[in-house]
Amino acid sequence: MSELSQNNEVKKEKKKISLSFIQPSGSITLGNYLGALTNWVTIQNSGDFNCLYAMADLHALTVRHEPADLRKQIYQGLATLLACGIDPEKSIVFLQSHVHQHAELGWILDCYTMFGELSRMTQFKDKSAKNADNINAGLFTYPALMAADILLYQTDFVPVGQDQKQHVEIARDIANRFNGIYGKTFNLPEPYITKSGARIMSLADPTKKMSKSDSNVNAIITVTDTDNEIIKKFKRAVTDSGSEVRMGEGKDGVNNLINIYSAVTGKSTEEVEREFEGKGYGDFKLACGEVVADRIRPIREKINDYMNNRDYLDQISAVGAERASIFAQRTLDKVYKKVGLVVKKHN
Ligand code: AQP
Repeated sequence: MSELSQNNEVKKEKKKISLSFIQPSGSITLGNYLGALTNWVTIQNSGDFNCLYAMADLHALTVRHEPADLRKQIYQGLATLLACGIDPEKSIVFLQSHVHQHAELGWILDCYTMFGELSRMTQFKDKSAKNADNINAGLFTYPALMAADILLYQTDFVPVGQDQKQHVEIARDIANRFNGIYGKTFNLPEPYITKSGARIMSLADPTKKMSKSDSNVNAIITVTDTDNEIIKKFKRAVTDSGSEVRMGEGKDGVNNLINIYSAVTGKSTEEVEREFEGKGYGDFKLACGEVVADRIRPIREKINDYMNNRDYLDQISAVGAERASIFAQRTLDKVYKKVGLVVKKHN
């Protein structure tokens, strides 16, 4: 990288830093899109932050994947970020595995993370219950790697759904512990929980969140689903024995559909209830399917275009990794010095 572009990176550094990662553990869902990606694009376009967006491909290794499927999901995830509006001219977009400092700081932070605090992580409990035959060390220690992801960039804000708040909190705890021993080394990150579309639930079991790794394809809408698939899945969505399109207790399925319809159309819950007054669940489910299909269609088409141009995706992620590693190396050198390792001379 030229001296001029290094100086530009340093100038841009003055703004607050916002960082978001997404795992390539399956096709990105409507939950990821409404709960995370739309907010990431808004944050990027506000111009108030230096934004970093990455595919957390090292984290995906905690669960066993077919290598060819994983590689495809990584490319598809990258294509999805771009298709949804993440702009590599405005943000740093990269693959976690291409910035080697993540794994290096991850190991160091493993040594400053306690067994007890890792045991309390709800995601570890959930994922080890789901993968009882593969409860590997990576699944247990991944919060230390995630802390490294965040702390390497001296991140100020991590926009996350409510479900991910615990991870930002443990990153803060690890940073605080390290800073307490060696003096201020890491900035303390704040979780940035956004309100709208906060939690999208499974269409098959609306008491569970919609997750890309769900083995039931009818439970999730993905950004690569066709119009027909989307409409069919909404028609099959689990509701209750009632018929009124109204929010209410014990109506998890309808509540979820109202939330989705409201997030996609920008209408308030009350407006949605008024629009469907006197109509049944059948009409409402069809309308949900149609608005979601209209929203997903242009994204799916762009993803297909990017997937047919992997050289471009390779180029974007290589430039992003090079930019990210300038910041990452600066923090890693500082950490090496603090803990007593020898800092490698850089040319
Ligand atoms: N159902 C959801 N509703 C709203 N937001 C969601 N997010 C995930 N599911 C929902 C948000 O998406 C961002 C990226 O998620 P991630 O891939 O890093 O991890 P995750 O939360 O574990 O996502 P999944 O889809 O549930 O993946 P798997 O199945 O692999 O565990 C996060 O900001 C998250 O809050």
